[in-house]
Amino acid sequence: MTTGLDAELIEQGRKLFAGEWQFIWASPSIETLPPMAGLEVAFAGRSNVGKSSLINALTGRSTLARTSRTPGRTQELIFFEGPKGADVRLVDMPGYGFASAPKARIASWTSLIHDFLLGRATLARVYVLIDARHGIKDIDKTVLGTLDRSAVSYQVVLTKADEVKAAEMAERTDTTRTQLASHPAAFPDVLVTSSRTGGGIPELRAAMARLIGEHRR
Ligand SMILES: Nc1nc2c(ncn2[C@@H]2O[C@H](COP(=O)(O)OP(=O)(O)OP(=O)(O)O)[C@@H](O)[C@H]2O)c(=O)[nH]1
Ligand SMILES: [Mg+2]
Repeated sequence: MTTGLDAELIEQGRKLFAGEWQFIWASPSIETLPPMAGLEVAFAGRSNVGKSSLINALTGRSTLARTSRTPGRTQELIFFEGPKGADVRLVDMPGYGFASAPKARIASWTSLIHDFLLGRATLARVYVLIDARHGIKDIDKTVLGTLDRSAVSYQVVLTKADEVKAAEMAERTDTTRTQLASHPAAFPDVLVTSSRTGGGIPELRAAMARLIGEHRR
């Protein structure tokens, strides 16, 4: 899990997220996005997969992003800004695959998600969250397809690892890696996290610290 992420990067990641993170903007449509600035990292995934919870775990603020047991909690693109000087934003996205919402709303969320992923020049990385209990579903494949067509680097994060036994987790990680082999734009490796236990959070912070370092060069 720590492949390529050495102690120094883990420390840089810790520092990045030890700073103050705050809400800056919510956008219900592609026309109302904040002016582009700095570097943006977005969290995409099926409704209820744990996107907002992961942002809270990363920033160490349990109520920064709104979470809920019922799907469909995040209904806009929500932007959070990092500490001054870091010039980085996190974007909490509405979930997809929430079948019981009205059709028109599903359509508008779906186009918002795909338009944002395809057309945002400041978007430097997308983490596609996949529930570790279920693995990649067909609906996830459409989003991976969009990302393949965009210029954004993306990586899969398996969430809710605390709900899965170690042996099954190893198998799910392997299967997911194999599925990603047909997506050349994806990171070949997957991250494994639990917002509940904090597992994998230092590694994800480190991955973002590395991304910022790469963009500064
Ligand atoms: N066991 C466990 N539950 C989690 C974890 N992360 C999130 N959850 C739970 O999953 C549910 C959904 O979490 P959210 O963070 O709101 O999910 P989301 O992807 O933002 O959902 P939408 O905004 O509706 O798309 C909540 O009940 C969380 O407590 C985790 O790591 N482990
Ligand atoms: Mg959410």
